[in-house]
Amino acid sequence: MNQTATAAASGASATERFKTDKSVGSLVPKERVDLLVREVLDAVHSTIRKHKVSYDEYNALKAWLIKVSDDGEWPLFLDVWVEHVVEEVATEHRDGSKGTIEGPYYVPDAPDQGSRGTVPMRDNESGTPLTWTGRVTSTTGAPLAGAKVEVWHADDDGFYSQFAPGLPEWNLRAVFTTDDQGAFEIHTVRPAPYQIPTEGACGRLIDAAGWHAWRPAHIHVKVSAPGHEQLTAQLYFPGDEHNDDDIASAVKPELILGPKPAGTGESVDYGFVLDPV
Ligand code: MBD
Ligand code: FE
Repeated sequence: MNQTATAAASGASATERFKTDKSVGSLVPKERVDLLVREVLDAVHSTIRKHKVSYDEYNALKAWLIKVSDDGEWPLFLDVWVEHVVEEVATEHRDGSKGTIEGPYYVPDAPDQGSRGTVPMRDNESGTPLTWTGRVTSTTGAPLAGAKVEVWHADDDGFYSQFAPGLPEWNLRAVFTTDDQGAFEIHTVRPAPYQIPTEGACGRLIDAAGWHAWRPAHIHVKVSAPGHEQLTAQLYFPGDEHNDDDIASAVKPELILGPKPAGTGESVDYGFVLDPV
């Protein structure tokens, strides 16, 4: 597979996806814009003074910001380095399950597989088969029938369908609907550790700073039920070397699965508790 074409396409597709789904209808009041932008600029100004930032450094920043746009990597940059704090603040009042960031690669309206089924995948999709059972309940303890469990994850090469060329449209993306007990059963394959695209502006930053580009293997999920707050999470696997140094700072101990060997693959039980609105 062509890595370079893939990374460039991922950024551009994530930018288009965001414009389609989320960029309209959020008018922020003038008082908030004034307050927040002023404080962010104050922080930038103090960093410049404190570290005596040079014109070379200022121009390097300017060139890099232009490159973020050229490469379509604003969704990637913001979701990797900023979103985790937005998520923390947005969910700190909750009593139910912990969530984490959405990231840039969610697509709504994936194929509905009912309460039990297999995530769409190619005939020879590589990766250890994973059977995931669970229930969706309310913080009151009541099972939530008809809840939606949307899952999406990268393939064994670290590529997401609709953001990398050559994959079937809905590969490794599906929606499940809980039964009258609030239960679901999902069959998929275990994803591999994931490296964010390294050829674009974000990769340039990572190189320039001497960081790494890795996220631990993860399965994204969104859980929603009427009258409850939507939960966005990612589930991780024990022992992944990047659980402790995720480039996107999105791992929480509560989100690490405990899979057990089962047949030719693994099985795991993991459910969700939603907060009433
Ligand atoms: C991903 O797959 C992801 O989940 C995040 C948060 C950022 C980049 C790629
Ligand atoms: Fe991801």
